[in-house]
Amino acid sequence: MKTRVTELLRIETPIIQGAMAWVANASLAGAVSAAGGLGIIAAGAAPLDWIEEQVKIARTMTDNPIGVNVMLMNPQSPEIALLLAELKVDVITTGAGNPSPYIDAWKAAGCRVVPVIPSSALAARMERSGADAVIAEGSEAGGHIGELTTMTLIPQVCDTVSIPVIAAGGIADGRGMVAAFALGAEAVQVGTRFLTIDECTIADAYKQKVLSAKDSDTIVTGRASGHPVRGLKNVFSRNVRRLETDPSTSPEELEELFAGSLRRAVQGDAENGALMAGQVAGLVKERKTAREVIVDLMTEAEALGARNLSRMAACNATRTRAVAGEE
Ligand code: TUI
Repeated sequence: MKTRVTELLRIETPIIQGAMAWVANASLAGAVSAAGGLGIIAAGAAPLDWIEEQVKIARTMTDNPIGVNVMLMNPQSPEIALLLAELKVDVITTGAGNPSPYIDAWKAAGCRVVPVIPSSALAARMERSGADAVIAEGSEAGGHIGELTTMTLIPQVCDTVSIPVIAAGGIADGRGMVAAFALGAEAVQVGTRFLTIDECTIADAYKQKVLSAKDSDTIVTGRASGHPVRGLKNVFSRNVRRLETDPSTSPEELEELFAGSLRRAVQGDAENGALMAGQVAGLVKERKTAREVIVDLMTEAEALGARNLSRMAACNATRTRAVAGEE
């Protein structure tokens, strides 16, 4: 299936694996890329040598493109940005900040640059800064989120920029994929659905929590401090919620609670760790492999009229250009 995104990123299917800090390593990203999607290694707060090693391992798993995500709240971002240019990573996605200072260097190194954005204003800024596409992420997503839902964000971003838009947040199956295309997206980014696949190396206790989650089992913490994060309800997230609404809690206490919380979850402490996951956790019922998930998504989308998905994407691209006054 062809869209402007599959052409730009040189991938077979318009499915991108969401970058998940502490989760998305070479095992996960290499498997997704080998299966025809775009696998993304999450640099997160990892050391430079870990990032370089994961890129090298993923490159031994497939000749297909591999992406790396930079989490811009990390103070080490400038060094990571430089490393990714040196490694000539195929695709760089960014999250939780403005990547403008790095875009020229990445493009000069031949990397495709695809920032994650939570609003039309930021999408427009990224287009002006030279981004090749944007990932518009709605607040259904897991992890650090913006205000707008996917349903409202995607069409408004599509009407704002001419570069292709990838939809993220709340997409876990073919139905979500077709819906995203109907809203104007030309690819989807999927995170939560990949948490439980065989090639994902997180502890089984984390996978079990995702597999048994219902639609109402996620919670957003950190709204008051300006860093809202969505994850599954457990002892940790309920505790954070209680403490952050108690005026006697100091920022240091909260900081201490967060320290190491993602690592704890990934290593198997399903009650005291931060189990980041999106609202689609309730849709994830099986373990499967990367290839099975990608085939399932494409088969379901096709059954729902994806003979037209390509056409839908082409129509949306044309409409976007028309709205932008280019034709
Ligand atoms: O980045 C994400 N999701 C994440 S990052 C992460 S790591 C983390 N760990 C502990 C606490 C907090 C984070 C876990 N999940 N998604 C992409 C995303 N980017 N969502 C929202 C944004 C965003 C927000 C503001 C992008 C740009 C932006 O710009 C503000 C500015 O600087 O102009």
